[in-house]
Amino acid sequence: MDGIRTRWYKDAFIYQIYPRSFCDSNGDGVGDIRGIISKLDYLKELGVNAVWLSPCYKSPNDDNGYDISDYRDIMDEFGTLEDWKEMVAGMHERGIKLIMDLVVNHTSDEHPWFIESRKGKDNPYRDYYIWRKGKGKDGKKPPNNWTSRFGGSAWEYDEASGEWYLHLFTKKQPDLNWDNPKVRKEVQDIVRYWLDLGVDGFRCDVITYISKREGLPDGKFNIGAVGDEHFTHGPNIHKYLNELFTEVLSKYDCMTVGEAAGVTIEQAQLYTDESRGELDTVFMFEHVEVDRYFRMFPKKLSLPRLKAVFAKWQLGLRDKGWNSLYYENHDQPRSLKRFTGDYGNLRKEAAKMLAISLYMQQGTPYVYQGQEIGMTNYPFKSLDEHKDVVIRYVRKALGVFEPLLRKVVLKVMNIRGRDNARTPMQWSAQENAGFTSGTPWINVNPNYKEINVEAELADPDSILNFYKKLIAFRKNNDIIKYGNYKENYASHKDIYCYERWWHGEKLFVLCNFKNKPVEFKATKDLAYETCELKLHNYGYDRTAPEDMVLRPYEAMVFLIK
Ligand code: TEU
Ligand code: CA
Repeated sequence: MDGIRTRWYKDAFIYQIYPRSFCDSNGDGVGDIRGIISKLDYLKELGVNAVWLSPCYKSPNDDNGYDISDYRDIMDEFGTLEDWKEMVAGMHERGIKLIMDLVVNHTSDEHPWFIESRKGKDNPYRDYYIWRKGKGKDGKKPPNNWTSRFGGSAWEYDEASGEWYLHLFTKKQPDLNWDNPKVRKEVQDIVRYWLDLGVDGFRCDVITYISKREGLPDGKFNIGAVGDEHFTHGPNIHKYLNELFTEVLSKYDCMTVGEAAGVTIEQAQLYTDESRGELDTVFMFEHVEVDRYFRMFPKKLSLPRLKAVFAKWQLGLRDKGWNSLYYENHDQPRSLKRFTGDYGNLRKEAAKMLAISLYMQQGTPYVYQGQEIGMTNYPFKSLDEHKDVVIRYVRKALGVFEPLLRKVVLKVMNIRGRDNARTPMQWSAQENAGFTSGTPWINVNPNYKEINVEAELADPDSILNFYKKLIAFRKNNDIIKYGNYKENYASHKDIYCYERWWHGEKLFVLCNFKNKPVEFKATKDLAYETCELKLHNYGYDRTAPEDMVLRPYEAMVFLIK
């Protein structure tokens, strides 16, 4: 490789901001860039050294910014490019890098390219998107059976030209045609534009979908995801990523993380192998799918299955590739309850345990806004309270059956719904959790009086202060960064116990995932001279990983030499 690129992301702790719900500076009920600027000191004190910012580009907001109409400017509701520049400068002053969301599988249907493309078959932009003739005598049937990830056909008919365009998400998110070299050149220019403005990296939205199989063949039966095998890790994906890397990314000291639902270890190695020059890291999804049937319907969490996924990835990317560690993001429900079951009055203990269980692993850690104060799912009482565009698609799919199924759909969406993570950040016990002085675009979780930043800053024992300690502990910790991984008691239903070791030092991590006392038997082969308790969610009163009865959600980390 060219040697310019450093691997700074291996020492990063990344905080994800969903700008719409983070902090509103002007009282219009929508979070914005000046709101982020006002919280930069908060981020610095938390100790994170990078931010992944969900899309803040111009957008009609069909999918909250994941539908971009101008890649080079800021969404009106969020502020201006000048505000953005001030934000980046403020981040860099505080030693915080900025990773922008790169959404280039699709644009908005209001992007000038699509507006042109739609004008007719001869338009020079026609081939920027994926247009096809329909099936059937009159061409009124979609070109193939692929489904949108949000439900329904992935094709939309255009009366004027009598052709269909492909959209793997909403019909306002037409897929770009990456087989067109002009499209790839446009993407390179966009990426270069932001890197030149000082951006430090990109989270690449659904990047594994960009290359579609020639001929767009019908997909096999697959609940909720027909066509997957023809566009996930498609035929030219590695070529296109390598081209973007060679032409642009390799020339900057930046990092990339590709969103890669369904990725296997073998594919992840290909994407992230440094000698190939594609992506730096990927987000795998396996651990957030262990409690789902068909990646969709809620299923009881099995701890052994979750641990098996962690072990597989920790070992699988050990020497080749690099893991991304996350429990939450803007598409996932909150991790509390999901991974801990009913925590009763032990929210703090449960949240700290989850942090220990994940962040002692090897990889780049991500924390999603609100996770650091233990925010919880929202108690939605009706489908109308869900703002997510996904709900619109779900309701459409239900059609006349909606009244019949409403209760069960609400139940599923309350467990799974993306809006669980999108309620406003809870800053204080003031009205609207201190998020806005106006009317928030989405309801604030009613528990904000109890769960908020201000209260947690004041409580030395809070989840927030625990995160600070954990983040500081991870920093420059070579055992966490380089150490080997070994799991103990893999089939244990309640306990997650793993070791990391490096150059004669070891971290011993012990977590009780259940809201009940659980007996722990010391591992036999553990020899040591000194043993220090480094992190603990109950009073720091343990001396060694010996036989003991773990308290509900008790978790600890020992440094053993
Ligand atoms: O998500 C891609 C994706 O696969 C999601 O559909 C995910 O499976 C789903 O949200 C889980 O419920 C990315 C973005 O993160 C998401 O916010 C966007 O809606 C989507 O791409 C389209 O850009
Ligand atoms: Ca605002």
